[in-house]
Amino acid sequence: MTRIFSSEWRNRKQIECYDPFPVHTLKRVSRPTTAINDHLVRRWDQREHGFSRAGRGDFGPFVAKEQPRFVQKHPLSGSLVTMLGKLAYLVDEEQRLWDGPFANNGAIPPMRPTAATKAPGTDDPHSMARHIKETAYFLRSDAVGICELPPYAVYSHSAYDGKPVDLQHKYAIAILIDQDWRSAKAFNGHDWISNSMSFLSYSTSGFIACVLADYIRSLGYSARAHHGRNYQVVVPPILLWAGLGEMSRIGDIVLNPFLGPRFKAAIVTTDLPLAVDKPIDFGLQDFCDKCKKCARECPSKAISDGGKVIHNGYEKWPIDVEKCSSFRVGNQKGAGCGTCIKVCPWNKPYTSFHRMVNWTMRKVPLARNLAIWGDDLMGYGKPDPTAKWWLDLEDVNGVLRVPDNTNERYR
Ligand code: B12
Ligand code: SF4
Ligand code: SF4
Repeated sequence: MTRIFSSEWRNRKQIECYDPFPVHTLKRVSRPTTAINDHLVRRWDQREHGFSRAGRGDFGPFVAKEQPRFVQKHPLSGSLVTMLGKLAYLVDEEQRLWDGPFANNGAIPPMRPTAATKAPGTDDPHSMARHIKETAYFLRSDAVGICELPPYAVYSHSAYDGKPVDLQHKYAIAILIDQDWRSAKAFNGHDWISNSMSFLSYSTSGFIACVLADYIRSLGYSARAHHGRNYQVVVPPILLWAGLGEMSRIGDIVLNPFLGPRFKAAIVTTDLPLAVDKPIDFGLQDFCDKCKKCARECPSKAISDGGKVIHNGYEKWPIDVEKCSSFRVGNQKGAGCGTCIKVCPWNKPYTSFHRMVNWTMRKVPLARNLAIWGDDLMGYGKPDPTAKWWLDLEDVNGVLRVPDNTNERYR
């Protein structure tokens, strides 16, 4: 859907606007709409995030037991995560070899080092920002933004080897990949396709990030890819500063005005001088304040319907990490969960009608209550079985079988 719109838009605006979405119509602001005390935000230890904690048993033995199979248990998400695993050590020229599941064992040829000489014509930050974005779109990104890398977005310690993270790059390029509108329309949020949607975006954005980082190194500048199997950064604050969205009630995630919450992201950090984007304000803080649909529909009740809190030096809607992690990892009647993505009124296709509603939601505060009410009335957020294309299958001890149960919602 994005691609169709992309060529349509390019033809209409000639090449002057190269982004697939009309990002030039967004209101740009000097700081994100989330209050941030830059001096108080501390770097996070990657070993303390929800999946690390689930794996080491903080959320009980059942969740810990399910952690290694929760993506692999459906054959399609299993294929996607296997491919992403191959990209795990292709993120930089060092091609780190960790112990454990992502170790290379010499099977994959080395990445190219940073070229000793800078390529001609690569020293103007404005033309290079445009070039890098166009390159990312050529590689099939759905949205791209650039910011200076906030120091607090860099993990203090790595979950892979426990070592302190030292990442000195000045810039971050964020690459978004849609989790797929058609699947988002068909699924109920926590049936058997959710992890495949996540890992479609993880593996595609990871591939693009690895290619882009390698390309930037060949131009003579240091660069590193960060993706779903090898991060040194926390992604959402980068998306925020790169003008790709605002923090949402869902809690931990940034919502894009054109893709809604229906995407995953990969990052390239680099020393290549780049002109940066500014944060955006499309009225989401007001919208989420009123809407609360994700909180109502979350199957684990992890999302708050209350007000924002101060967390680690910035303001956000809180989430219950244990409930969400345990539900996604331990889901026995499906594979993962993305119900909050599914039900959000910003999760829409980019048709003329939805473009018009989208414009109204962004520009006319008084129309927001109507949009929220209308979203329920029109039945958005319900699964559409006629669009279902995947097979409900579960790998049990190496044998694929039809699952005993599937989460039923709105059926
Ligand atoms: C672990 C993890 C989870 C865990 C646990 C999160 C946790 N807090 O521990 C759980 C299971 C909850 C989870 C769920 C989901 N996740 Co998740 N998750 C991650 C992961 C791998 C690590 C995040 C982390 O280290 N958190 C630990 C600390 C840092 O958490 P925190 O202090 O509460 O900070 C959170 C936010 O406040 C924000 N943040 C961090 N620092 C700062 C600083 C400032 C100033 C601000 C404003 C915000 C901010 O980012 C953190 C995200 O967890 C990231 C990938 C990444 N490297 O960022 C994806 C990621 C955040 N998840 C993502 C998504 C989409 C989801 C889901 C929607 C699942 C799905 N089906 O796609 C749900 C949504 C849950 C929710 N209600 O928000 C996307 C979000 C993209 C976006 N739109 O912003 C990411 C970036 C993955 C990706 N590569 O795209 N996730
Ligand atoms: S991913 Fe599922 S369990 Fe987690 S917050 Fe979203 S709806 Fe709730
Ligand atoms: S469902 Fe509503 S409250 Fe939740 S993130 Fe989307 S707009 Fe905000």
